[in-house]
Order: sequence, then C-alpha cells, then structure tokens
Amino acid sequence: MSFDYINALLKKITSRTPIWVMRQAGRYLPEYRATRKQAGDFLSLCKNPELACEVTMQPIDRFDLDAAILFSDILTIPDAMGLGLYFSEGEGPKFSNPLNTLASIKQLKKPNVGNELSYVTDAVSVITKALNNKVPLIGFTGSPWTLATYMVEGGSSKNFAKVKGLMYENPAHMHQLLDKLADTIIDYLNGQIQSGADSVMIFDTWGGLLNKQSYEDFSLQYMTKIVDGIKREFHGKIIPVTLFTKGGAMWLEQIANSGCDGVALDWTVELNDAQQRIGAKVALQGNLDPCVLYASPEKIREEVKKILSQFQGDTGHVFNLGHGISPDVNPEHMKVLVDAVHEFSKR
Ligand code: 1CP
Repeated sequence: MSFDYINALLKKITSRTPIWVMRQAGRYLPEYRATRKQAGDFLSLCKNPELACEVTMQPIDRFDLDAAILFSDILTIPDAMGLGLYFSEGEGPKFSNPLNTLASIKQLKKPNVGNELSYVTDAVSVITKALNNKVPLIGFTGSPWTLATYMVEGGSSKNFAKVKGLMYENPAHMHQLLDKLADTIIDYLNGQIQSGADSVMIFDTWGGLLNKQSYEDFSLQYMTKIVDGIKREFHGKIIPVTLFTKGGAMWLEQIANSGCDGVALDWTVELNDAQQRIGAKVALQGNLDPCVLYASPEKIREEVKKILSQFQGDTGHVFNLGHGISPDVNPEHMKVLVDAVHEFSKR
C-alpha cells in the first residue's frame, strides 16, 4: 500500500499534495451531530467503538481526504487516571477530581492502557477494518504538558494560573506528573499502532504558552521521550510521527530536532520560512488559517494556491489547517478546500 499522506511525511514524491483537516469529524457536519445525539453525549460517542468508527468515516465518505483520524479526545488519558471527565454543554471539558493538591499528583496512578483505555484501541481496530486500506489512519494523543494543563486547571483555562504556578513553585511535582503522562502516552500510542494506526500525531495545543526554556523543559523534553519510546516500525510499515505545538513557531528548530518525521504548523508562520529553517530535516504539515473557511469559495481557492506556492519542491508537505475546523463552517467550503488542494498540486 502506498499512501500520499505517509509518503509526504517520509519526504517521498507524491502524486499530489495530500490533505486532511484537524477536527475533520466534528460538529460542522450534520451527520456527526446526528450520531452524537444517538450516542447521548460526546464522551459516550468516544467510548463506543462502532459509533466512533461511524463518525471517523463520515468525512472520508463525504470528501476526497487523504487520511482518517481516530475519533476520540486527548482527555481520555486523564479520565482513565481517575479524574472523572465530563463535558457540560457549551462549556468544554471538565474534571470532577482535578489535581488540586501535591498529594493528588504523587498518588496519581498510571492506567493500564489494555484495560481502562481498551475502548480506544478497539475503536482503532474497528476503524482500520472499515477503512479497508482506502486511506491511512492517524492515531493521536495530547502532549504531557497539554494534558497537565487540563488536569491541574480542572478543565479549559483562560490564564493557566494554576498549572503555571505549579510549574514555577513545584517543578519537581510538575516533572513527576509529566513523566507519568509520558510513560502512559507511550503505551497508549503503541496500543494504537498495534491495533492498526498507520501514523501518530502529538497535539501540544498549549505549549505556546511557555517561554523558551520552560517549553524545552516541560513540554518538548517529554514529547521527545515519547518519540523515542514508540514503535516507529510495525509489521514492516514505517509509522511516521508528527508534532504540533500551537504557537510554537519560535522553536521550530528544536521541535524538528526531537526525532519526529513531521512538524505541524499553525498559521502564524510562512511555510517557506519554516521550510528554510527546518524543511530539509522533517516534513511540514499545514497551515491555512481555519477562518479562511468563512470566506467565499473563490477566496478559499486563492488562499490554497498561496500556501501551495509557498512550499518549495514536491516532497514533504501535508496540507492542513493551522488548527481545528470550527463548528459553524459550511461543509461545502470544506469540499472546496479539499478539491482545490488536489487540483492545484497535481504533479
Ligand atoms: O460537542 C462535541 O461534539 C465535542 C467537540 C469535540 C470533538 C469533535 C471535542 C471536545 N473533541 C472532539 C474530537 C477531537 N478532539 C479529535 C478528533 C479527531 C478529529 O480531528 O477529527 C481530536 C484530534 C481532538 C483533540 C483535542 N481535544 C485537542 C487537541 C487539538 C486541538 O484542537 O487543539 C484538545 C485541546 C482537546 C480538548 C477538547 N475536547 C473537546 C473540546 C471542545 C476541547 C477543547 C477545549 C479547550 O478549548 O480547552
């Protein structure tokens, strides 16, 4: 099997630039909203492998995408560690048992991925079967730092006061937490790879909040540990790994030195600048501003052309948005995007 998405990450020639879109299975699709309603709520949807497979396949059936991504969430790991994840309507994720004491960090147990998180690896198996080699499947995790922000804050946050306060005041506890998370994530990603994931991605959504030194010490160091610890080859297939630090444009060189295959970019950096800085070392993913999808089809096509023309050469580019697609985007505009990338990048 030769997939453009995998080949691009391995910096091999592709027939055209492959594209997938962060949060491609989600609320902007009416069929997703219907399946979520059937499941009852978001978390029940994640925990039901058949329904998780159904929503993973929805964007694949509707658009000419080059990869599928496991339908799940980064917060499955803290949930399995006993923090009690729930989603209150319109408010985002919350934990009923956040890490609000030093003792709670010390006592935190590494979950057994094969037990508490088997619903995720089961979903990967079901999806791999449903895909039937049509396109590759991306498995994923949050970065230790990004998971820690939710676990310490108790949910989403505006200023990240608690987690950054802990980092400055009790760095040893912070490192203990991040190390437990990194070890758990290695098992989690290896479980996904063994169940059929063809590639994996680490989402470091909140790494960009840190300064250079704390980014290296509290985020990148642990992502590097994960890159080193996961299976990079399985059943004769190379499993590429992509790192995404939102707001990480200042540190692209360091990220590229982690040993990853691909670096995903948000929209704040020009693709040709990024390529000059690190492009020979790794593949690049990105980086259309998600808000372009609110513009007209003509404008979307124009912006796609711009991004494609910024990238030099025919190897090593995976098209994506610079962050997730928004729930109020018109699905027709997603189709315009996907088709434009293929049309304008035919070799
Ligand atoms: O109401 C709903 O239906 C839930 C919305 C939703 C969806 C569709 C959430 C809650 N998570 C997801 C799926 C999801 N989350 C995927 C699925 C695969 C795909 O891309 O199609 C992935 C990869 C994620 C990853 C994720 N979850 C991240 C990292 C990537 C990013 O967007 O920065 C983060 C930070 C989360 C936490 C989370 N889960 C859900 C929400 C609304 C959030 C963000 C909360 C916040 O802003 O703090």
